[in-house]
Amino acid sequence: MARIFRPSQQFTDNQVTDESVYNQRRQLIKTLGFVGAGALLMPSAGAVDWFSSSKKTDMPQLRPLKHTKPAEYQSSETLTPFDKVTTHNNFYEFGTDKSDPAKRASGFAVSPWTLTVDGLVEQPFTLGLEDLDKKFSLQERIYRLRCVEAWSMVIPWLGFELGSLLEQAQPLSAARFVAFETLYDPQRMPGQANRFIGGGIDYPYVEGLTLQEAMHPLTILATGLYGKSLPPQNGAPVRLVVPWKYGFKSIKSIVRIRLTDKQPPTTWNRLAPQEYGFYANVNPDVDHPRWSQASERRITDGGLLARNRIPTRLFNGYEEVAPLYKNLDLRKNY
Ligand SMILES: Nc1nc2c(c(=O)[nH]1)N[C@H]1C(S)=C(S)[C@@H](COP(=O)(O)O)O[C@H]1N2
Ligand SMILES: [Mo]
Repeated sequence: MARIFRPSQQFTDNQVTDESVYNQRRQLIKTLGFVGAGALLMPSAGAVDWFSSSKKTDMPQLRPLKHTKPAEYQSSETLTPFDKVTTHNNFYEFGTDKSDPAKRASGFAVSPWTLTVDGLVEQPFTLGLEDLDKKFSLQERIYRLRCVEAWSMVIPWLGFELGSLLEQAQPLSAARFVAFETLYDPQRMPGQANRFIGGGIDYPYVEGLTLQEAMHPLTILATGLYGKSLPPQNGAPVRLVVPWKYGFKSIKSIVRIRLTDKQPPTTWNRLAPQEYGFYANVNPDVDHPRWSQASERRITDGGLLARNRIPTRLFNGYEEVAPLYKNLDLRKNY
């Protein structure tokens, strides 16, 4: 996301420095020393994405999934079209450019897959993905997704409440946090085998929530979008969606969920703690150190030419989560 910043101008996410470029720079500096400096002048390829969005990428067969459409989770907002949702992605295991995951993850095999729930629980378990489909009925949830890079989408997810999965494990009273882990398999995830592809992240990608946040009814595990199973680039076969937090909290391709008594480490906080906090609640009043969070570019179907900059809302507009933070300084706990 990284660009020259002119303070007098209105922000667009093309001017903002993005996570990938930032980390590639850090990595280059570490690896190459001063010789690497020439590479720092390379523009992020993300900026040109919009001119090539009509290009076709292979998409594996997506299964239609049975689901209900509860009225309270439908929306009158314009949905982000399927082709944007599936070609403009952050999934560094498959590359740091927005268009990389659609290309590099198309052959990512997600069957068989197991998901383990353990840690401070009475009944740890491991489920095959088939069991997951059988045990939990899917709902369509139309949620806004606000990336920390100041773009946003409106996505019709298919999923179920994370709380209903955690309840099956019977959390112990000592459990206060929930830690999530993405698959670690460098043979299948090229960014894990090569630090230049993977943006210098220490894999596996990890995330965390407080137990209260995890049990909130808005927090879901998604196994599909637009009526069908998740495309690999969106985090197949199962990913977290926490709509009131910046997108990086919504960890993809999860293999393990562990309940703990301590705040777990999280990938972006580990990389740049002064820029990415544990909470990462969407908040227009708390700027990223390198850009404003007051507004966002809503990705609909207009690309660069559309005037689609909109104000960002506290908790991404999901005010019902405010009680979770009534005793917390949201500026300190960013
Ligand atoms: N494992 C993993 N999960 C991840 C990421 C990632 O790089 N790796 N990127 C995050 C970020 S920054 C965002 S904005 C969302 C993007 O989800 P989408 O590509 O489905 O829109 O996924 C999040 N989950
Ligand atoms: Mo993001």
